[in-house]
Amino acid sequence: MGILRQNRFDGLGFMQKLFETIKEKVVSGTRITDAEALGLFESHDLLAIGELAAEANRRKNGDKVYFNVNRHINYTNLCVNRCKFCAFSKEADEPGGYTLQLEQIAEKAREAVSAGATEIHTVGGLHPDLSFDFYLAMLRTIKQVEPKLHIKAFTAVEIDYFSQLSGLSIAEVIDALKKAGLGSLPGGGAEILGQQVRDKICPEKISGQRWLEVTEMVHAAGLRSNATMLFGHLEDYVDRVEHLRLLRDLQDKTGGFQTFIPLAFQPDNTRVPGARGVGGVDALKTLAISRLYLDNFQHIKAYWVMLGLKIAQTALCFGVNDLDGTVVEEKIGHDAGADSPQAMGKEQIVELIRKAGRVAVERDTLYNELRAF
Ligand code: V47
Ligand code: SF4
Repeated sequence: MGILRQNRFDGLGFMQKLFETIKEKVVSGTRITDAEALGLFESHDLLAIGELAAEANRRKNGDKVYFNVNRHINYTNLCVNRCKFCAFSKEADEPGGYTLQLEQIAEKAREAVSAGATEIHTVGGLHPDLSFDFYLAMLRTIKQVEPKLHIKAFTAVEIDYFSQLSGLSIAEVIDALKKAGLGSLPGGGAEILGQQVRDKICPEKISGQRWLEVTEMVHAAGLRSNATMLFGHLEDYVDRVEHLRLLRDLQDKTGGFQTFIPLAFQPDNTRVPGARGVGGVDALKTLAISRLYLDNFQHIKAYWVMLGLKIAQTALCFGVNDLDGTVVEEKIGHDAGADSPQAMGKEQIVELIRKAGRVAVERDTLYNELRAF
């Protein structure tokens, strides 16, 4: 990345050539380089970047935009990590800390089934006291409510923590989770994989290298996962390109990633002085460049909770082909000031997609198509 940091891109001639080169690459299906991705980040021609990304997406996914009917369950906000960007987590004795009982989790799963959900997405902290058995019991409890519910839960961060808690190897932890009903993994915990930024925003979290290693083992065990990038805090464009490169390299090796989700940093109640925040232009540019760079990812998701509904809809013209789900109850983004709604009805998502001139397709977690609208 040293060379990238020195080679800044300026001059109209250079930019024109860059866009021509990338256009040819989109048409011929050739991979763009790190330097080209960095050039795009430094360009202000948002519409040209968006058009290229939209074309790359059309070639992969046509007119379809996916969504699913899901429900988040935030089972505990107690967390030993206390990442500085996280407004959700609490220490054990802090007011506002909570842990759901298994019966409360079952009740939320029952509500989800009544609302037609096909997926439960759990997000929670690394609880200081619960044993690995609690997490296994949580999976079994949800499966007992409805065996057909797909459970998308835990990330490399939790898998590593469970291994320490239980004394089991990573492979044994994954095996036990699978047997208890785990269906796939969400993309969290990746943040920015480069260690210099990670040391500033989440010094207690596993390293970027470890996140990649554990994710590789998850894929080797036959589970699919997503990947995220938390952007708009202290990272620069070079850090973003490095993050994308590490993900593209791992995807070349395993093919286990389903979708990439850039997460726009929400600053309220967080502890990241100097964070730059995410405007609409940066959000759209980042989604579009992700589509162009990650040629081996089928899906790029606009997570409307962090982006807001209007930017998420506009993102459909910038290379995005997935809008996540109905969500129902969300704490990570909303504790940090996200002003999006808590939930979206299926009809609302369909309308948002159709008004962008696209075909709305309800999918399950593994992207099997259920119905088109
Ligand atoms: O890893 C924490 C992020 C992630 C903030 O895979 C924040 O389908 C913005 O990964 N501002 C957890 N983001 C959520 C997550 C996710 C969400 C939706 C869909 C999927 C998927 C995955 O939330 C964390 C962290 O990167 N996060 N705090 C914040 N203040
Ligand atoms: Fe804990 Fe996750 Fe919040 Fe970090 S982002 S403090 S690991 S809940």
